[in-house]
Amino acid sequence: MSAGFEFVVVSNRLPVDQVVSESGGQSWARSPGGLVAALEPVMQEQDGAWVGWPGIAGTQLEPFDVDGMHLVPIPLSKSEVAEYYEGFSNDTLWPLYHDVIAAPSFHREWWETYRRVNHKFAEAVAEVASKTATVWVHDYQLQLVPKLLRDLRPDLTIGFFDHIPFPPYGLFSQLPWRVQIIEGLLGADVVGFQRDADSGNFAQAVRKLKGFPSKGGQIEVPIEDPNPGVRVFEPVRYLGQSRKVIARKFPISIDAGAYRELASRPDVQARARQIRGDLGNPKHIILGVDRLDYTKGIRHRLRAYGELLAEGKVDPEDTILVQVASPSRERVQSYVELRNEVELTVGRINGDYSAIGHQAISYHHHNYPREEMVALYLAADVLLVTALRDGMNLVAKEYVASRFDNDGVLVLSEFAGASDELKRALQVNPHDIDGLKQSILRALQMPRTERASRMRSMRRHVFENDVRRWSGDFIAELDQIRAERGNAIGD
Ligand code: GDG
Repeated sequence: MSAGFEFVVVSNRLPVDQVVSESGGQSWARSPGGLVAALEPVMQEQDGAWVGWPGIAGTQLEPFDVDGMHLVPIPLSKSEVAEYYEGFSNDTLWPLYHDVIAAPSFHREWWETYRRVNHKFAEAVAEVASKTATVWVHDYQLQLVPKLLRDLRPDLTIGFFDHIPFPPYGLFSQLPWRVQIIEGLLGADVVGFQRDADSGNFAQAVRKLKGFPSKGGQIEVPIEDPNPGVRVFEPVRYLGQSRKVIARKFPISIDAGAYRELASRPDVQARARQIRGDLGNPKHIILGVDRLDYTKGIRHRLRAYGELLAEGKVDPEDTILVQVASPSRERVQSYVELRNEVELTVGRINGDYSAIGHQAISYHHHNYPREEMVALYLAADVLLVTALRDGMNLVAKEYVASRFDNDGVLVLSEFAGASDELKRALQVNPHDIDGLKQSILRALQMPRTERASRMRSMRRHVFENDVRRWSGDFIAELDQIRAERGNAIGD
């Protein structure tokens, strides 16, 4: 073990993208995600390292630094990417953890690769973490890492944050490797979730599969006898001691100040006006921004919108739906099918209701720079978030943070984690198409004073609970556990 780093973040992807210049030179640029914004100050203060896959299959890279962050790349072969990432993570766990909206595929070879890749990550972290370091593991691709790491390095304090929902036991129990996943997560000292419902589902799975009770967000995990000797075929023996695991919600947020700043920039505001003009200065702009994913409820949204047009309740002469569907997981079959279906529906609606010079739906299968996203948020009178299941949904919070003018209406699915916090959004059940249609109409007709009062209260919440607060709370919980352990060991 080297002297190592005191704070190590572990995620499937490193927070950088490879940039190839016109002359063919290659370099790395920080990717703009919220997680980097949240963790960068901690990384710099605490001598931190980030362990993850650099995003290119089959490349072996030495550790390197970008913007003061030390990055440790984990190489993944093409078949590892296909089986661990596209397969087990995105075609088994993702649908299973999102209410089986699409059918999960269970393949033993994928599981084996998932296990192997999780080992690889754990070994790399064990190598770079200093004695009694703090390690923060992220997301469903790495659920085995906490236990593997604890076995390798019992001196570490380990946190895990689950960005996506944790499913109810009736669904989770379908997973042939459910016990291994629960054991993997229980290797952490703190397991964080987006909502109370998620930590409740996790606690129930722990109770059912391991028999460990939980109380007030705390689970007592008995310490196993590490040396079973001749008793290998007998049930596990415990040493009569236990370890505390905190399992509770830490709802993630955004860098709200950065969105307010962007939205206040004159060039971004000019761009918002230009977007409105280019769309033909409609009376109402309705916006949807999502990764093109079946969890986001894009089909339900289109169904509701199509019916409103068909019934003449929305006039395509004065209202437009702008849908940004950013490309996602294009090698997974269910995503290919979703794209076909969404684009067929958009084409049909536009065929039926667009006229020369104005479209019913302006559809964009692109990635935009953040400035453009904020200009769209400023231009939009209504933002539609109709997720069928979503850990949090940052787009909802970004819209709120951008609306410094206290205008705009957020229509928000109750199945997105954000609905626990943004109570003054128009909350909808996206499966209830009639209810969704009514909420869209209500949003379009809402008086200015009501819009302002709702937006003001949501803004207060988002600014008081931004991403710095989120990472600060999580790390404070880890620090406390580390201090308690220090006391216990260092007496
Ligand atoms: C997972 C969970 C949880 C989208 N298109 C463009 C673009 N985006 C940005 C948005 C937002 C992010 O991507 C999407 O975040 P979401 O939270 O909406 O959804 P997931 O990608 O599914 O994220 C989710 C999240 O993790 C965090 O824990 O909230 O529930 O599923 O920031 O703005 N950004 C730019 N161009 C685009 O075209 N620049």
